[in-house]
Amino acid sequence: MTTMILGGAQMGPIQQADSRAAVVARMVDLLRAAHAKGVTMLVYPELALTTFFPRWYAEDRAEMDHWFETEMPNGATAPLFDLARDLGVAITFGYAELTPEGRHFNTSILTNRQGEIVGKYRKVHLPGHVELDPDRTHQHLEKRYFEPGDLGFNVWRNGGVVMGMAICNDRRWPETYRELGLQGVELVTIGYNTPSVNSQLGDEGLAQRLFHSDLVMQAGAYQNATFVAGIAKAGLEDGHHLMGGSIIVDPNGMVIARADTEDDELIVADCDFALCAFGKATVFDFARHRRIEHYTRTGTQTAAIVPR
Ligand code: CDV
Repeated sequence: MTTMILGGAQMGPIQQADSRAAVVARMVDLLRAAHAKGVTMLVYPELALTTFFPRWYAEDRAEMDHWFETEMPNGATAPLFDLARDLGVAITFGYAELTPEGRHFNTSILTNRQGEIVGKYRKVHLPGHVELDPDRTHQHLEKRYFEPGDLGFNVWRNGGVVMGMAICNDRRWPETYRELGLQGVELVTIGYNTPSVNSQLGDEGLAQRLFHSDLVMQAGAYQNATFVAGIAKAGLEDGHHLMGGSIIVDPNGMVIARADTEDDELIVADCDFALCAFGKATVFDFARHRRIEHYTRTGTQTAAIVPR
């Protein structure tokens, strides 16, 4: 059975003025630190190369295109890919993707330990809104700048482990984990940028927001007998605060590593993927226990239909 030292590379804030080269240099430092601890798979946040630009409104969305990558790897990220290959560390990170056809996605990629891209995911659950919303304390314009991912939820066998990706708001949806769980996932990697303040509920409080983040990832891990690594970009970014709280969760839903800063910080967990087998063979043996004849709504209906 496969074991792996898994790392989470939480990143502190990235300001608008920070160059891609400066950010990649920080990612390279985290990669070196991870390798020194024996990490062979390292998870970075959502939109790891830039500030969380969807907080800014642009009338002309093309003004935002400079935050997007038109190819991956590219000149800026080559040092990261080269070092990952040289050190034999598989990586996953998020970035804004602009395709040759002019389509915009919130994307993450997965490499093998040879530095080759083996998987791509495009964020399915885009939070926020399309138009400027003056009633919010801050904007969250993912629905303006990205289209929903078109690749679905897939898994890849990477280093002997069945891996799948999700991005930020996806972690709040049980469908995300179950789609991956139905493909035998053993590690779900999730990068996130979560504001510390709810733009529509100012007094919600950081403690509750961190609790919700833990809650969904611990539940997703347990209910699908999989490891989950949820890795934040954190701290005061362009005057807006992002929460930290990066965690690695085991298939029992237990948090086995947790970040305690809002800076660049490495978290590490020794993962024995044999742990996934028990849950998958017992309480969450899908073949024996799922009752799909009663799950017709989850794949066909969005809004709740409430009886009058
Ligand atoms: N980047 C995100 O998807 N953020 C959302 C916020 C807007 C709630 C999240 O689910 O963390």
